[in-house]
Formats: sequence, structure tokens, C-alpha cells
Amino acid sequence: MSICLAVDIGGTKIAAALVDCTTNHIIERHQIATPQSQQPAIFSTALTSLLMPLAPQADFVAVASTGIINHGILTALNPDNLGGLNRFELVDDIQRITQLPTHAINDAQAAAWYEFISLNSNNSATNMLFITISTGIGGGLVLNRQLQTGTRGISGHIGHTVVDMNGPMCGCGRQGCIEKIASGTAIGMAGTSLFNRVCSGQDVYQQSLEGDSDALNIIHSSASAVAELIANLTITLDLDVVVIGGSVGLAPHYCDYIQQYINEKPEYYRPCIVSAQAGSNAGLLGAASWFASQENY
Ligand code: BMX
Ligand code: ZN
Repeated sequence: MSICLAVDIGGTKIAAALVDCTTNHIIERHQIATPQSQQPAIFSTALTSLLMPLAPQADFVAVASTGIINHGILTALNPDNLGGLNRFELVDDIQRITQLPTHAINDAQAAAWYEFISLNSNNSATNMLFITISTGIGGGLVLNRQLQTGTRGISGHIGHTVVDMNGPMCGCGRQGCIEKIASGTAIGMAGTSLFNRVCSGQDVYQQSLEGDSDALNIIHSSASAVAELIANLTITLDLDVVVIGGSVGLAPHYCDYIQQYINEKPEYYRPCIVSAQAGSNAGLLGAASWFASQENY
């Protein structure tokens, strides 16, 4: 029986779990907040405290991380999402901490792989897109049943496609990216300027659930922008299924709102929309199962 120490590094939290690779079940799981500091040393200390107690029970480490992962190095496409941390030797650092063989891919790519495996136990999706609407907006593509990681690790970074050419400047250096308009961070910023007090995305969402119509409008503009993105990618890639995940994507009714906007579109723009099966564990389980198979090393 092989045990994987799976790590999911997001803009808001870092989760670590021991995963039984035979059954793909989580044995033990811990979570900390992502340090909001530009300093690699602080990031590394946080990883050490989370991973050290779990490492002795594991055979290898599989990391799903926000950012572009290329040859084990994490580069933030949008450094604003990672407390300003821009470039980090992720695999070397975790290998040093745990003394275990370590492998890494992007968080949304990992989650896409897990969701694809889950779907295909009772379905036959060929082309699937996973979207996480969370601190940022990430994506993972499975085309012709193959996970696309890209030669430079970039594949699936759909959060940085433009939905409003006159929109706000994104941390990646492009103007009007969907991440700047529809992510949890963007929802929080829209609430902050509308209500004239500091709001998180979660605050705004909660208000929408309590019936505040301004908050609900913010959530609807996010869902409608995501529906446009889904329609664009469906007509480009012939998607069968789009899986929605992330803290905003899995919030009550959000997926229904997306479905509502998709229903208004002509037939060819309407893939099947489903919620992520693994919930917030998709990144952990996806990285574990992707790297557990020798050929993916
Ligand atoms: C950003 C980008 C993606 C990531 C996505 C979701 C960075 C640091 N991250 O678009 O790599 O997949 O956010 O990340 O540039 P999350 O932190 O919201 O899970
Ligand atoms: Zn961008």
C-alpha cells in the first residue's frame, strides 16, 4: 500500500493530507492559512510546520499548487493571489522539508484530473473542463481523455482570458481578465466599493443569500461572466462536460446561476454543467492519483 502526502496550495489556504493510493481515500487532513507575505522564507516555514508531522507516514509527496508549475518551480501568473510571492522553488523546498520524492502540478489541473476520473466511472466524457472560482479563477482541461498540463505548465489558465477590454487591470498585467471580474477576490472588491466597507467574497455571498439584491447582482455578474467563458471554450474545444468547483463555485445556488445563463444560449454553446464531486479535496486527490501512476512521474 502506497501512501501519498498530498498538498494543495491555494491563495487563501494550504491543505495537506495523507492519501491511501490504493483506495484514493484521505486518511488524515490538516489545513493552514496561506501566508500573505512576499517572503519565501515565511512561506517555507509555514510548509515545514504543516508537512513535517505527516511526512514520516508517507512514501512520496504530490503537490497541487496555485500558479504556473514548470519544472518544479512555482511562478505566480497573478502574484496578487499569493501575497505577492512570485517565484518559489516549490519541489526542491518540499523535498528538503520531507526528505521524500516530490512532484507538483497546478491546482486546477490536479482537480480536473480527479473530477475526470470520478466522472468516467459512470460516464464517457471525452473533453472536460474543470473551473475553480475561488481566490482566483483557475482551470484544468482534459482533452481526448488526456490531462493538458502544457509544455510550460500554463495550460488551463482560463482566469486570464479577457471578458472586458475596458475592465480593471489584473495582477498578471492584462486588462479585463475574468479573474479580476468574477473571482471570490473580485466579488469582495465589488462589495467593498458598493457597501463602502471592507468585504470579503464570503461576506458578499452571505449577504446575497440573506436577500440583499445588490449583493445578489454582484454574484449574478460573476456567474454570467463565467457562463460566457464556458460558452467560448465549448465552441472552441467541443466540451462535453464542465465541472464547477472552488469556494465560490460550490457556494449555494452558484452552479444553478451558471446553468441559468447557459440555458439562454444556442445549443452548441451548452455543455453539461456539474458540481465538483470531491468538493474542496479535488486538488489533493487529483495530485495524489496523477502522480501515483508511475508513468506520470
Ligand atoms: C490564478 C493562478 C492560477 C490558479 C488560479 C486559482 C496564480 C498564483 N494563480 O489564476 O494558477 O490556478 O488562480 O487559484 O497566479 P486559487 O488560489 O484560487 O485556487
Ligand atoms: Zn489576468
